[in-house]
Amino acid sequence: HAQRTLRLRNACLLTPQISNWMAQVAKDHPDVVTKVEYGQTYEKRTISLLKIGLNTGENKKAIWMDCGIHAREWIAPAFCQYFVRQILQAYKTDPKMQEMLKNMDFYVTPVLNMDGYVYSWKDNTTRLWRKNRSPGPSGCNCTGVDLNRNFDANWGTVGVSFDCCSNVYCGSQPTSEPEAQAVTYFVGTRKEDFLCFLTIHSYSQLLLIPYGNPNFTAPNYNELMEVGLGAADAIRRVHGMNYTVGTSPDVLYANAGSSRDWARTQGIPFTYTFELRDKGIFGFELPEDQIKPTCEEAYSGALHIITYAHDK
Ligand code: ING
Ligand code: ZN
Repeated sequence: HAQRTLRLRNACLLTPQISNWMAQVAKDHPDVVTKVEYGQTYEKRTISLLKIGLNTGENKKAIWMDCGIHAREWIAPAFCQYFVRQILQAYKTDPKMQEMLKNMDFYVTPVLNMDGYVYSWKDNTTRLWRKNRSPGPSGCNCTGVDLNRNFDANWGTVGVSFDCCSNVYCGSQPTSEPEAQAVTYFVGTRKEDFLCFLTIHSYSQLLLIPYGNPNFTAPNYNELMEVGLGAADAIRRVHGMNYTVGTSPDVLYANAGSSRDWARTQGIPFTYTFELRDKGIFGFELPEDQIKPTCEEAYSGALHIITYAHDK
């Protein structure tokens, strides 16, 4: 266990390094990449994203991707970094990527829950931390809100807890947390631009569509399923891995207040939660030799969705 943890530590990057990496990517690709600061965590870390796109003026469409909303899901920040590197690589030679970067801006947040992520790196007793690091309400001795239960979409209705010690504690009110506020504000103020909202988690090998509350169905449910199944096929073609597509209640369990559901309520048509490898053998402590193949297949799946949304 400790060995695996250490190996993953070597292959991932802690947030100051990820922040430096973002600055370096922006510096190396000034024609297409800008680093944008758009919020602050509870512990006052700056939340940043990379905006990737060609300066072709107004009315550009947009793609959202965030990784690391849950601290312990270390493969997710690794994937966001891989995703950025691959788009920038494809951009050099691939006319389709050049076309997409003319028409759309990609907004990629490699680590949304930075406080939790840093905490999960502290030692082997904190490695499996999930929530953010804001203190509980008065009278509660536990720390942290589940950011993927804190968004303003059927908040507090199903698959959440109001016990601040729970791992699925939804917070004191919708969007109470600064990290959820940052996403809500950034995406909400340009929501008509966004075609896709992709939020990256692990583990289980799933592509989840709205809604997490079984009483609601997305108006484009059939299309979301069809495009999701296409993405799962694209994933399978890379390394033969199977990803299941569906709503949370159909696939596992109901949940409310996810960022994906919130994005769908804002009118963003293609909203998906990716649950990357594996299916539970290593779980959150995915071994180093699975990082690259996991990123390769997830890239293919993400690109399937993004290309569909762009071409439509
Ligand atoms: N899973 C997500 C969570 O917030 C989810 C998404 C919800 C999956 C409901 C299945 C059912 O719980 C993880 N791993 O964080
Ligand atoms: Zn998660």
